[in-house]
Amino acid sequence: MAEMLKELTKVAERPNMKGHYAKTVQPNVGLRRSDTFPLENRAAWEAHYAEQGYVIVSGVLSDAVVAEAKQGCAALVEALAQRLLAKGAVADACEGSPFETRLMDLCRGCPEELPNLFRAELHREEFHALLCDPTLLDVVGALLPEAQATRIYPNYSARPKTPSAVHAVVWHQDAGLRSDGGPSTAPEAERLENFGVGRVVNVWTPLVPARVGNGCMKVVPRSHELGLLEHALVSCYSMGAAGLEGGAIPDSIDGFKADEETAAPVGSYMTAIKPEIMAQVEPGAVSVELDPGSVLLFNNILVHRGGENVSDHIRWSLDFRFQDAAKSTCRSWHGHVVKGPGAVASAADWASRKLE
Ligand SMILES: O=C(O)CCC(=O)C(=O)O
Repeated sequence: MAEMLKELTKVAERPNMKGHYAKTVQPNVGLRRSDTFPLENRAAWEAHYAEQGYVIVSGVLSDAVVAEAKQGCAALVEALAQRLLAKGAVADACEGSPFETRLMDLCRGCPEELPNLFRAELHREEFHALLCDPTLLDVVGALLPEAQATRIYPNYSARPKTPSAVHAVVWHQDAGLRSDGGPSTAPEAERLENFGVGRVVNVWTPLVPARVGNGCMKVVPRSHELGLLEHALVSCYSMGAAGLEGGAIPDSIDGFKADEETAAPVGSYMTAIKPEIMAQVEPGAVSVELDPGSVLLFNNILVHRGGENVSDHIRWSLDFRFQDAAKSTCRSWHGHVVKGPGAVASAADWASRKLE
């Protein structure tokens, strides 16, 4: 492992990787990343993903698809505004606020109402085009060559990342977590069999430009080669501030109260790779600044985190995972097949289903 860690930190010294971009929210127009490839350059993005464990592919989602997903998010915020008005938590629905700030503006006086993510709510027609985008599914298909059928894993999320502690996401591997966000104790062989490279592809895509300043993703190239790392419980996503004793858990994962494993709601806990491990791994990290329409693809073992949003606006994004449908979700929920027999057939079909 020591040798491997030394190798990983060398990534930070490569041209185009060191420092990446200035720590700013300026557009990255004109800068060329060595980890970003146009959709047409399939051989290049396949090779980068295979070697580095992640890749950015540009030009995957059309403006219309992104716009529809934004409309879906805007509708979720409008529904929340109406609920808060009805119960007297707010006096102003902030209808005049732009997409980039409305949810923040709405919850300014009632931070305990700020949802940390939307999940069950994504079964609306507006999200179908993006979550089941045929071009995206073709790209994912190339990275899951053994899959006869592909499912969307039952943890798709739209994240309205703000500077609030409720939106903090620390260093982790997805395969290191349980469904409630606590550290997974499932046998390593079982996790690699179901979530390993070639089994799951993680997708992350922004609805507004994602930059260091508003909390773009960070990944550690090649960190999947370290295998499953030790994770530890750090905190609990509680109202307004993260703290293990922190009181009620936000109800944003709406309607889904208990996970069978732990009786805690999905996503309740904040779990991180142990700090002594991250101290060695983190120097190899890169910030993934990208624009709507581009997708970050990474394997389920790759070390990653969401950056901190220190801006004045919301970093809206969607993250979701595709799994070889022949493999187990290791959960009581099975997600939905998006490619293959019984696949989601239309926006209406998607909206008629639920998170399960
Ligand atoms: O969007 C973020 O800040 C974190 C997302 C994440 O951890 C994931 O997509 O697995």
